[in-house]
Amino acid sequence: MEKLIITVALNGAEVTRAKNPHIPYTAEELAEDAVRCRQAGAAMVHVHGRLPDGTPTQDAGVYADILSAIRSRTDLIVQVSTGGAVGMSAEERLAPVTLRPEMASLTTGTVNFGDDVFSNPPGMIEQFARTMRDHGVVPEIECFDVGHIDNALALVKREVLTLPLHFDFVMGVPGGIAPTVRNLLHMSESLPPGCTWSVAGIGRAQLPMAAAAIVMGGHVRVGLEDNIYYTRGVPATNAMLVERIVRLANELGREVATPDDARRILRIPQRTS
Ligand code: KMH
Ligand code: ZN
Repeated sequence: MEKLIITVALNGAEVTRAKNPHIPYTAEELAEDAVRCRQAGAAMVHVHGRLPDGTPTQDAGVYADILSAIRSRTDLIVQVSTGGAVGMSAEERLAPVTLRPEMASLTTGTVNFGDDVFSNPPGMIEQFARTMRDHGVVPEIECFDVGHIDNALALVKREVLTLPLHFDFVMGVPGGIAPTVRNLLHMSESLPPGCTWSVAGIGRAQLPMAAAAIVMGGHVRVGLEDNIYYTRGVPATNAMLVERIVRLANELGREVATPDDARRILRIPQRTS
């Protein structure tokens, strides 16, 4: 089996310090947390821009500060969000891609999102994919439901996206696919040969979905964006969530990837500029 890539979704757009005091908002806080997660065994961070009071923002200046703070202190792959927060415009959401990060998230379908709708109509997905390609940014295809895989593959047929792709299955959002091993098997078996995948279980599904991915040959996303508790009622830190996955991987005999291992596995090109 390939080495295990651990991604940590450090902060998201929705979770707040009222629910978990350890959520990083600013570039400085994100970089400090990223250092701890790198030491714990993470290879990649997925980040959202937040203002100091926690308000989500896709402002390119905020993301520029985040990228430079994390890159100056770690060798982690930094994946920016193009999901942003529900209700943001396409232009707002795309802004961080112009900074040419190594990776960006690309959700390939609309999904109910609790009481809201996370809207990703076909034209927007295509615009995001083309902009990423034009800026040399590797997409991570975020699938909140199984049909989102087919939407991505339709863009492959039209040569907007290129195989092999890396997918992240987000499982357990109220409105999206349920976090079961049967669903995970179905999603992973729906990918063309050569594609890679990780799973982001939401809430208490984070740990069992991660454990399944470790033994199935997939990769794992943990972090406070998706789950704020370590165990019932106990607030987690990002580093605690990474450390637990490393312990599980060690017990199960799966080696953990460094950021450079992850760049090789995810086919992230070496940057010359
Ligand atoms: N905040 C969610 C509405 C992503 O980062 O690409 C969308 C999201 C996905 O978090
Ligand atoms: Zn996100």
